[in-house]
Amino acid sequence: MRSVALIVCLFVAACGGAEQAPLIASDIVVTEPLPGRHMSAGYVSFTNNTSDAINITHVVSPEFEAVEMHESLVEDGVAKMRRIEELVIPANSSVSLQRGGKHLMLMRPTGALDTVSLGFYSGDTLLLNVNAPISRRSN
Ligand SMILES: [Cu+2]
Repeated sequence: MRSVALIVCLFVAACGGAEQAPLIASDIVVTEPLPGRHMSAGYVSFTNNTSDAINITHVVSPEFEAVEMHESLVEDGVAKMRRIEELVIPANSSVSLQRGGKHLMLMRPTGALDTVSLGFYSGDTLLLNVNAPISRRSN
């Protein structure tokens, strides 16, 4: 009986590992900078498939001089945004960056924008690297 239980456990562990990456980014949108503004916004949905929280502490993109994580808020009736030091994705959960909420602020493009590469770090550890095309504004 004991050996049967052990075999089942190993099977489940192997299956889970094969199917799912620890952290997945989906629905990635990086906006085209507004005319005269050297700034793009980025929106991503993260899924944490592990049983530990994942903390994203910084984001790097070779296409921009700086990337910050921001949070939109309304203070005294005025829409503002502030920088956040980390983005926590709870264990076995998803967090979506979206308009009016948490987002990426990509500042000062280093060249012509076509595809944007984003590296998400926790401290010195690169958690995930993704590429996304720039979303052109429809006129
Ligand atoms: Cu912002």
